[in-house]
Amino acid sequence: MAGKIINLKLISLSFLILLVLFMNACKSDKKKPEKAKIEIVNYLEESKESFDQRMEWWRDDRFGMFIHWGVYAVPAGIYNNKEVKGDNGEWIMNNAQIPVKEYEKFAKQFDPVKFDANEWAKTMKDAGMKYVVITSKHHDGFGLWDSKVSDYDVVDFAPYGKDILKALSKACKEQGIKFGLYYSIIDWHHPEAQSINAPNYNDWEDLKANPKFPSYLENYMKPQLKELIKNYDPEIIWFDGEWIPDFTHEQGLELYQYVRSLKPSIIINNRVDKGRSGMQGMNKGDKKYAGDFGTPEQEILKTSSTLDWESCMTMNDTWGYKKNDHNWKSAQDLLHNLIDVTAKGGNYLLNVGPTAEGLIPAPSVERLNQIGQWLKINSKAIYGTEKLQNNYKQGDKIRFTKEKGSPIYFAIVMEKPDRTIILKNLKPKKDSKITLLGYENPLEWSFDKKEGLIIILPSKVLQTWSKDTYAWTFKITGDEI
Ligand code: FHN
Repeated sequence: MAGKIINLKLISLSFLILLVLFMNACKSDKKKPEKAKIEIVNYLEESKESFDQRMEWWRDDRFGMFIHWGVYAVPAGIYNNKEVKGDNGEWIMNNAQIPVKEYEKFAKQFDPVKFDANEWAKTMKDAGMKYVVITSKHHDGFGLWDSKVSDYDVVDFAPYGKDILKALSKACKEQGIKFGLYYSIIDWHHPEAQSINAPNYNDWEDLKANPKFPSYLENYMKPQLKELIKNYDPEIIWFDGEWIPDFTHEQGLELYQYVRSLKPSIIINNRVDKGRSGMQGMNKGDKKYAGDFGTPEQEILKTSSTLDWESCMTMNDTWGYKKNDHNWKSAQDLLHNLIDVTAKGGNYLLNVGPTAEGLIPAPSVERLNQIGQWLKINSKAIYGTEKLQNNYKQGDKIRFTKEKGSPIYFAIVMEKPDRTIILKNLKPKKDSKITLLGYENPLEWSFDKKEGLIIILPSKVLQTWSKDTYAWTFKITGDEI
C-alpha cells in the first residue's frame, strides 16, 4: 500500500515538472519574433577590408588555367570539309552560320572517352597553376554538367553521358586547385537569348535584340547559375558575352548581387556588367560597374595597376580546339608573360583547348611542363608577391616583384646577364645575402649611390645558362629607392 502511494506521488510530481517545462517552452516561444529577420546584404557596397579579404587567395595565386571545351571541339575548325574563317574555334557555330539543328549533330558526337579529370588536375599542378576556370557553357549554349534546367548538356544530349564538371571539380579539390566556372551570358541555342538574325548569331546591328531576353535571364541563366554554385561550389564565376544589347547595366548589377548572395565569398569578373572597355578589359571610367577584377583579353596591361586584373591568353590562336592551329607561342614567351603580368600586379589565366576525345593538346602540355619546371625553383618570386611601389621593371628584360609585407625583393632577369648585373632601384640591407634562386652560394655584391646595386656572377654560374634557361631570379633583402 505504502509503495502504491509513493508511486502515485512520483507520477504526479513528474506530471507537475512536465507541465512547468511545457509552460516555459510556450512562454519562450512567445518571445520569438513571428518571422526570422532576413538580412539583405548589398554586395555592391562592400568595404575595402572585406573585399581585400575575399580577394586574398586570388591575388596570391597569380597563375591559373583557362579551359575552353565543348561541342566545338568536334568540328575542330572545319565545316563541310572547309576550314572556317576566324581564329576562334569555339565560334564555329556563328562563323559558319550553322543552324541550331545542324550544330546539335556535333553535340550528338561529343564523346570524350579519353577525358581523365585527375590527369588534367595533375597537368595544372605540375605547371604551377593554382586555379582553373572551365567553360560550363560557352556561347553555343551546351552545358558540361547535368543541368536540370535544360537537356542541352553533356549528360542528357551527348553520347558521353557523364558529368564533366562533377569529375573535374572533385579532382581539382583533391589536388588543391581552386575551381572556377566560365558562364556565357550569350546563348546561341536558346530561343529567348538567340539573336533574331540567327544563324547570324552575333548580328546585333541596329540593336535588334531578342525581346525575350529578360525571361531567359530569370528562368534559365539564374537557375543554371544556382545549380552550378550549389553543386560544384566554385570559387570564381567568370562571365562572358556581356556585350549583347539585350543585357543591361542594371541587369549586370543585379546579377552580381544574385551570384554573391548564393555564395558570398565567390569572386566574379567584370564581364558580369557592361564596364569592360574592349579587349584591354579594364572598366570604363564613366560610372561604377560591378565585378571584382578586370579582364584584358589576349593582352597584358601596358603598365602596372593597383586595380585587380587578370590577363587571359591562348597558347596558339584559338580558345576552343582547332585541329589546324599550330601557331604556338614558345614556352619562354608564355613564361615571360607570367613574369611581366606578376610584376604589374596582375594574374595570368592561360588557356588550353582540349580535343573532342578529352585530351589537352600535347604542345600545350609541353609548354605547361616547361613553365612548371621554372616555377619549381622560382615560385617565391611569383606566388604571394606584390608589385613594387615605384618601378616594376628595368628596361625590357628585368622585372621586379616583392614578397608581400616583407623587405624581400626579387629581380627576375629574362636574358643571359653579363658578369655583373646593375640594379638601379634597390638598396640591399647592410650585410644582407643576395642569392640566385636555385644556386646555393651567396653572391658577391656592392652598392654605390651613383651606380646602384652591382651583383657579380661567378663564371661557373654564368656557364649554366642554356637555351632552356628562360629567366634567373635574384633575391635581395633591402629597400626600394
Ligand atoms: O567570345 C569569347 C571568346 O570565345 C573567348 O571565350 C574569350 C575568352 O576571354 N572571350 C570572348 C570574347 O571576349
